[in-house]
Amino acid sequence: MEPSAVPEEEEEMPLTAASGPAGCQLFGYVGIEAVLDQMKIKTMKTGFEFNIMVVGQSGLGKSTMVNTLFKSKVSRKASQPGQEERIPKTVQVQSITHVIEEKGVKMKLTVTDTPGFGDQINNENCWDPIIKYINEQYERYLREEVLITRKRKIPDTRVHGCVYFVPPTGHWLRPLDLEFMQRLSKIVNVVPVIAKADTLTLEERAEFKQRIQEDLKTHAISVYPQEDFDQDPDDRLLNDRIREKIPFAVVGADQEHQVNGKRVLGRKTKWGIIEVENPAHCEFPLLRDLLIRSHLQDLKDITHNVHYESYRVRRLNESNRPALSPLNGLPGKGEGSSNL
Ligand SMILES: Nc1nc2c(ncn2[C@@H]2O[C@H](COP(=O)(O)OP(=O)(O)OP(=O)(O)O)[C@@H](O)[C@H]2O)c(=O)[nH]1
Ligand SMILES: [Mg+2]
Repeated sequence: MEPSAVPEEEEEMPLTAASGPAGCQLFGYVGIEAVLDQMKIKTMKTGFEFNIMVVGQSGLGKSTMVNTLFKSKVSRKASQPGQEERIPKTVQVQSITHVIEEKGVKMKLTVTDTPGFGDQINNENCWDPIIKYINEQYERYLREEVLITRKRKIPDTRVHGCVYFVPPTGHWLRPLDLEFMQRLSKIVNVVPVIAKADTLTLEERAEFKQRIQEDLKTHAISVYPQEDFDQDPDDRLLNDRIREKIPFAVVGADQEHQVNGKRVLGRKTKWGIIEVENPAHCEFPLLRDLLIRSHLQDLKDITHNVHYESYRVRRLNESNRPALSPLNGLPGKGEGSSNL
């Protein structure tokens, strides 16, 4: 019989080998891990942006939480005792940015505070301004990305994490919260928290947390960290532990008090001081660690690869239709505000 014309399958290269010029193979240590140092140096030079948003009903402590975040270990924004001002009701979307530098790594942290909803008799569409804001940031990024001459680094104002404040009712999630989170979770990473957790006992907190988890499951609301995006069994294990604890029961405070000779951020009550940075008192440290420490890059990756990507696809499909303005045209009035 004639020898088969099908070429023999190429042998898989051993893991320790790399192809050199003209197909020769280099065995032994190549040193590719040096790329990690290069990536690190690049990130240190350029720095990075990270954007968080707080959303929820009026009076749940969103603005207080923004201050808590900045005054806590994140940036240790100086606060003068006795100079505290009462936080006014938030009436418009407003962002606060701090550049934080640690061991040569620079992070531009922006927290966007939003007006609370729930004051109106009819709260229908109260999510519109929030969804509009989130989509506007995707649109901004997209417009920069499709330019022929692009900036080397596109300014990133996209919301990487949206902290949703659940009122501490101790019951179930309200239809308004369910609907809001359902809509949000389709376009952004949602991290739900139980607001003003100091108003619940420890048992109430645990029960409420469980009910919220059940509610989210029943209504197929996929909050961060989404199970679908776990990359490997290690990831799954770590994220499962976080999912058990979500929503974090948080307490916010922007005043410092003296406790055992140390200044701590907390709420002073008749019975003592609730220290917001003390894990025995509340889960604010877990929230802060998830956002700013352990899952920061993952939040950015999911925002870029999943949420922004689906916005981009929908928007480009839309702009291919003749009735709509092309993306590279000048932004028209009201453009970028579509509630895609
Ligand atoms: N008990 C308790 N009170 C809190 C907590 N956080 C904030 N507060 C108080 O709740 C009130 C409202 O806080 P804000 O931070 O203004 O609430 P907000 O969600 O920004 O309200 P809007 O701007 O109207 O949406 C203030 O008196 C705060 O001191 C908390 O964790 N526990
Ligand atoms: Mg506010």
